Amino acid sequence: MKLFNKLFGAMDSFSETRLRKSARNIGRRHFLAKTGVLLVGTGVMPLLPFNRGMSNAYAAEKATTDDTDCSYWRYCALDGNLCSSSGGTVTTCPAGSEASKVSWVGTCLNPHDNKNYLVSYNDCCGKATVSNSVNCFTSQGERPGYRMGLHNDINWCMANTNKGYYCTVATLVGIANE
Ligand code: ABN
Repeated sequence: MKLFNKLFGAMDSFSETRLRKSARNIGRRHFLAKTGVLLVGTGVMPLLPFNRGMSNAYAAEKATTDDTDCSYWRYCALDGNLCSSSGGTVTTCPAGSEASKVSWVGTCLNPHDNKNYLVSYNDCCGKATVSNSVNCFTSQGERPGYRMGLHNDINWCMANTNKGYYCTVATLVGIANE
């Protein structure tokens, strides 16, 4: 007990000496100015224009019919390389690769009939990615990684025997309920 009292006493006097020394050197005005900046800065932080909409800025704005372009409507919630630019098509995996057993499902608006469709994004697995493939990150409706089940930055080949990611296809699975 005595040892603790001694130790705490030493710590107290050390902090007191340091505080007195810095109070002498820094001065009240300097301290108030710094504290003011800190308080104002903290108050302004929430007003700054953070991107709270995740990747909405990347969402398709023009209706293209080019299925090797990220703005093609079926790719609205895609995160990966397009199979249509990697030797496959929008819905078929390139030769030598196989579709993932699990997938990510997004809801995309078809600008041609103005209806929402459920689109399954399956990864094609079992080949090394090609460097000149078109990489898209539209991911509409995606949420950060801590929202399990709503995150798409995932290798969907994980349930396949061959887990190497190659590219992603976008297959229509139905019309979304309004
Ligand atoms: N679903 C495409 C993908 C593959 C590997 C890592 C991240 C995203």
